[in-house]
Amino acid sequence: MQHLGQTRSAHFPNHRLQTPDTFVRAPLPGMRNATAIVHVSPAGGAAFTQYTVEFDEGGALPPAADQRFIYVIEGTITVDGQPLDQCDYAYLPPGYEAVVYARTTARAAVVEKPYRALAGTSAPTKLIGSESRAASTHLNGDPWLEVRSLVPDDPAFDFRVNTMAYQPGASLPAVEIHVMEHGLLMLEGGGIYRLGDCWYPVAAGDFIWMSRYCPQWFGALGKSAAKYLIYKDWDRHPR
Ligand code: UGY
Ligand code: MN
Repeated sequence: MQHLGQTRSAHFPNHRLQTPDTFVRAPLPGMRNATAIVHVSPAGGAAFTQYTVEFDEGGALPPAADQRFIYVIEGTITVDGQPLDQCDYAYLPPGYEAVVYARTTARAAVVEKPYRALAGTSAPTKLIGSESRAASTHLNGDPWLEVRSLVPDDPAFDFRVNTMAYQPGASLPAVEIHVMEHGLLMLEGGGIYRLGDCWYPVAAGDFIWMSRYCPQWFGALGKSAAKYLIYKDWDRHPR
């Protein structure tokens, strides 16, 4: 609780840092025994929507009109009756009729986005996965920076969601400026995030939106690894 009007949260045209003290919870239509913290949406300048769902035991999320990616942060949920535990995830194509239930109190990160078809590829189908089994690489060969690709490297998908785990002291090799936008949820640890011309201390629980071309850089601090979940649009012409 902040009593003196202070927060690390910040809001600029090219980025937003949302820290847990500024989260406002409200259920989205059709949710039962669950509530949402909407981090970013087209109403806030992004081409996608990202929110965190907080479920009570037995809570439910209704089907979405758009394609949906769900990553379990805590607890156990089910998709079509199939259990997903912490660090498991699901991709559901647009209009997929699954209801998502919570077996326990749970939290999940959700990304929704209108699907952009690509000539010559068929639209992706439902996918269930687990972060520990996802393809892993080291960014630029840096053994201290591990990237796991939760969405398959297949042009049928018009976005990617990765986890990036930085050992303490590891950093992005350079400031990035690119056409893709990002939704980022800090899952573990912390460090310093450069966004535009600002440098922010960030920690597990924080959310960051980066607009297209927002200068960005991260360095991990502390005595344990920093890890984040990061969305980006991908594999489509940026017309
Ligand atoms: O995939 C990315 O663009 C990633 N390296 N960006 C980031 O971590 N801010
Ligand atoms: Mn990036």
